[in-house]
Amino acid sequence: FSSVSTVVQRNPSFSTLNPDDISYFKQLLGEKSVIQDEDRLETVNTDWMHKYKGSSKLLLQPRTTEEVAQILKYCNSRRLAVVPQGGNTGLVGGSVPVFDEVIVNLGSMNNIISFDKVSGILVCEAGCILENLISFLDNQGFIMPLDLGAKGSCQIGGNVSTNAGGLRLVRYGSLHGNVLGLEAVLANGDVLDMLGTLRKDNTGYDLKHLFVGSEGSLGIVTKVSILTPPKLSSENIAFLACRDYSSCQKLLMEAKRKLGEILSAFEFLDIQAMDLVLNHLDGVRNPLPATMHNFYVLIETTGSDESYDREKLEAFLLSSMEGGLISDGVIAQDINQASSFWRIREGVPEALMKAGAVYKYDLSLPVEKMYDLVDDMRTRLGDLARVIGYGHLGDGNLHLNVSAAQYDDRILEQIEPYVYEWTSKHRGSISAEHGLGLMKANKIYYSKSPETVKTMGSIKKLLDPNGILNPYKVLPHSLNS
Ligand code: FAD
Ligand code: 2HG
Ligand code: ZN
Repeated sequence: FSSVSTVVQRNPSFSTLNPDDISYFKQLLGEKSVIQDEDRLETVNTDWMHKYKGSSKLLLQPRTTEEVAQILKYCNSRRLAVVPQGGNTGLVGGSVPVFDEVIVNLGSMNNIISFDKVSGILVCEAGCILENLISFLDNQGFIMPLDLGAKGSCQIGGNVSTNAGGLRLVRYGSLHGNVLGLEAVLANGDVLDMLGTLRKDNTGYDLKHLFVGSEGSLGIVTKVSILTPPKLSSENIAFLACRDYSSCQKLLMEAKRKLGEILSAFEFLDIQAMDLVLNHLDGVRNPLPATMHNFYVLIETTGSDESYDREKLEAFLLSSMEGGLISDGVIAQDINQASSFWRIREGVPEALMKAGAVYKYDLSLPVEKMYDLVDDMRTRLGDLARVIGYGHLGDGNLHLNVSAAQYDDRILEQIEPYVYEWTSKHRGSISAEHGLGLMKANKIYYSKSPETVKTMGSIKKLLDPNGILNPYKVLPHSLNS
């Protein structure tokens, strides 16, 4: 692939690290949290896809909010650019440096601060790994309102900073609703304590929302307070096959109506996605092996009454089968089968990685139009590449992936700007849940008006006047220096 950094120039107003800087950080954090080891740096300079690569010479691992504040205060005064980093599972080149930015990784801030069993409110440090929070809550009889395939590595601070959506959004809504409060450190080292634990608090501007989804461009999130739902006793998951996209769409409408309050996930994958998973992931079997189908749908229900929920799901599946919306299907009989169904859906990004080079597009589109884009792309690309469509159908979120043996400008020319123009024409979003990062910073106008982007630029200037926080990302380059 052609180097991504060639399209951006290093901002000349940023300093470069000198030995005094290193001494300062060592004295502040201790030797062990100031990392210059080449192997460690290689890992944190490279993103999950191995597509974006920076050349940072320094990784800092603070343990407290105060340390984060001191780091940023110093970097701001020295004009040293900074990349906040969580689990480094982001998919838009936002979590790694573009040039030599200092990497501040929150992994050592991983304490749970409090959990209130009455309200279900969890307060924790931003570096907690999502899966650890899920296990902690499971023991308490609660669940996280978000779940995603990268749970084993991603951190709650990264989730909040990207406003990650994931597999349960259809039921529990976005982090803008579930994050009740947070603590963030601004570029100048000021700590904003907005770590409220209230459901209702209309005392002026609700600034925490600025940090939900701003991808580390306005501050470093250090603590989070989050509303968690109780773990309900009955969970069912069905793996279904549909003949065509129109059936998937009708099935979604029916599921919302007939499953109503117990519906907790509605995901789809097309035949190409299924084929990739079956061919590239070890130990994955097709739960509907008789024949390959054009589309597969995963429906999960979560409720509190086992026999009622099961009856409801079975009645829904029967009527959908009779109505011709489903051509085959199976309900998981035990927890192992349930997780094997999820493995198929959650394994698609990993299978795509194993298949070679991948171009990722994460789009919000009207559900009835969504798959037309996948068909269009297949026509445009022909034999040049494989086009894969899957995603969070219940949220109107398509993951359009183009997979090829290697990166090739002829492929990219067929995809961009076509995909962005198509999305904009249908009033969709060019980033449903992954953010803009470096990949789409300059594409923001496809989804936001010039006035809106200008106001975003003013907010950035106000909170980070020297532009040291995650430069070259999120905002278009004209507003990023
Ligand atoms: P990172 O990748 O480290 O960082 C992401 C962004 O947040 C960067 O811009 C970084 O600078 C910033 N950031 C990180 N931590 C902080 C902090 N404490 N303060 C300020 N800024 C910070 N995303 C979804 O929305 N839904 C999915 O279903 C989903 N599934 C995925 C499945 C796989 C297999 C993979 C690899 C990724 C998936 N993603 C998904 C994308 C990614 O996991 C999410 O964006 C996740 O929220 C990123 O968390 P992280 O801790 O890895 O953050
Ligand atoms: C998912 O839903 C992630 O699995 C990754 O958001 C999406 O691979 C992708 O494009
Ligand atoms: Zn997703």
